[in-house]
Amino acid sequence: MAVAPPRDDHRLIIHFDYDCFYASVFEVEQPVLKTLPLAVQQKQILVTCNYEARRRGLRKLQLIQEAKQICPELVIVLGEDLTKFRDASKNLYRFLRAFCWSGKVEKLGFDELFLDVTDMITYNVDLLNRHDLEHAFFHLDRQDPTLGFSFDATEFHGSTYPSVSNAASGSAWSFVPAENGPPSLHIKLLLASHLAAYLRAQLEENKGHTATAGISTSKILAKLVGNTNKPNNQTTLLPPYTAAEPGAQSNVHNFLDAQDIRKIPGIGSKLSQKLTSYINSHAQPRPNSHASVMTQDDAVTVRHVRLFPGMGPVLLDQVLGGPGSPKGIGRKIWGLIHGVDNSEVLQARDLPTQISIEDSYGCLNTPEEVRKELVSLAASLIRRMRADLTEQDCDGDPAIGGRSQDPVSRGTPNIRWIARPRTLRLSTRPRPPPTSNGTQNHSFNRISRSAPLPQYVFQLDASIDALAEQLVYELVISMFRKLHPEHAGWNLRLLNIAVTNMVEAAGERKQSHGQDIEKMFQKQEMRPDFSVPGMERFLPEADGQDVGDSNLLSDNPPSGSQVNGRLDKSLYSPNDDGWEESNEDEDMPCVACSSCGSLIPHFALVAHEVYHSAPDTE
Ligand code: TTP
Ligand code: MG
Repeated sequence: MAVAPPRDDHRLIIHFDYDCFYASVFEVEQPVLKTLPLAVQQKQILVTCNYEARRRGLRKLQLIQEAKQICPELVIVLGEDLTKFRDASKNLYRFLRAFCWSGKVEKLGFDELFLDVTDMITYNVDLLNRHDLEHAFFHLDRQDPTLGFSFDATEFHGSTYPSVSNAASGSAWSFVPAENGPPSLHIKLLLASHLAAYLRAQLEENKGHTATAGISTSKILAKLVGNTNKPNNQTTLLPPYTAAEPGAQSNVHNFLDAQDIRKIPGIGSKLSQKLTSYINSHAQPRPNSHASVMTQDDAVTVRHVRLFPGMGPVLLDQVLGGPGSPKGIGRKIWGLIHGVDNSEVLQARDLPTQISIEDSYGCLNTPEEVRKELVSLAASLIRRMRADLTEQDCDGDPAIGGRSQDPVSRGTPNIRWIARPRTLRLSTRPRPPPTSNGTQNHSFNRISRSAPLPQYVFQLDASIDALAEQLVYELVISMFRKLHPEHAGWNLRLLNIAVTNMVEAAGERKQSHGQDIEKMFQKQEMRPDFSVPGMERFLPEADGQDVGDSNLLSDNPPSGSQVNGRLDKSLYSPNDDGWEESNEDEDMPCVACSSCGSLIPHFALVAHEVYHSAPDTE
């Protein structure tokens, strides 16, 4: 079946992926670390390492013990408290957003961003002096013509796919529009490649982070092509994007065909497993394959799927459809493997829908243990509220293009709340007794209770520790008693405190939510947020209702109807930065870990298994 080619109205999308993000957050704090092999540890796992360490043979998700053997001089820093990564992520996001006219800058996890720069490119292509391309000027401000940077518009910046020497590209002059003619995609991408380079340089100069970028006309293509040259590099997917004439080659097809089907955003592990086993069990042995029969695990590329006899939306529907599959899955996947992705870059919300802090425990049994943990969680919660829900009350617009200060770092020190949550929620999860045959009973039930959040937690001049103590002693303990009327022996394995029901302060700008695309990319299993049990997590809660009980200070035990069993989908939530909330994760494939029973999306399973296989983790 013919597929409509990627949209030809030429949106220009830049995808950013910060290089060895967690490690570089530490390097920015202590530049001397840049020259040393550096790893970030969570539990017994090296979650990332800098490129100096990678040069010495280390890789992401390695066991620390193994890494130390390979590289005894490795410098290891602890990365279990995510606060500094979240803060850095927000800071970089705001920095880059200040350059982007459309404001369409979408976060994907902590360390990836999409920028829709179509309007900036259109404006600059129109102003391009085709008689002096070598000394072109890119305008970063429509009002101030002096603000911008010079560049050479006769060539692309950075790498390209295919590489320019291989591309039948011809002279740059041929890409420039004829007088009054429509600009070609080629020249638009060329300008976008220079903008990407400029932004990467600004990021490095002002924030100390390097990034890898991909430039194309859609999110899926920009992300995939960016991955081809890492680190500190950028890649532009060159036209032609369609095979307009018979025999002509589309670079989109050529590029996508070689990709492993599992790497395609939008095709999660469940779908790619189905596709892989279908193709491998029905295909003839592949040319150049020594095996006479393919195994279920043979890697399947986009090309294998696209050119499989009879393949099309109908067959894809048969292979991938079934109970629980979204309608039109065949058409959607057929589009994706042809590079069709019309999803918009959405403006990220500046505000989380809730903030949730939790920790897991071997066993909490006494009031003193519980009180101590609750105070510690409450302090983290108030700290997070101050970080995410306040801003400096400064005048003027955010800095635009090329200025070294960003809206976060300049301005007066007056701090104000930009949103106030109304509700406080306490959740716990008791450890169920062993089953009759002595095996561990894995229950995912949380119980929770909610109450109005007292106003005193918004006092910005009070000490966080004092507020946390007050909150716990005046409110949280009575909520806890409602959940657990027994005096001791609760055998708790999890405590979670959250603030929800966010109300934006008057005058706060509204931004579109970005739910659709966020959902799509969550389901693509491309999000780089992976948690390890027992660490601070910032999770949206699973669906289920809290007890909206405002009369919690009485000591009456809760009736059965007041305590709701909740399916703990929030462990390993795809959305653990808490910036967006999606309860509609029916398509997020989760499996229960056979060791601890936690529900884990497929994409996090590898990290989770590594965690269990590590010594001393239980
Ligand atoms: P990545 O973008 O996968 O890795 P990276 O930025 O460290 O390295 P690269 O240069 O290859 O892009 O993930 C972003 C951050 O997420 C990473 O710095 C650490 C964290 N992370 C985890 O916490 N757990 C994980 O399993 C992985 C893969 C990453
Ligand atoms: Mg990265």
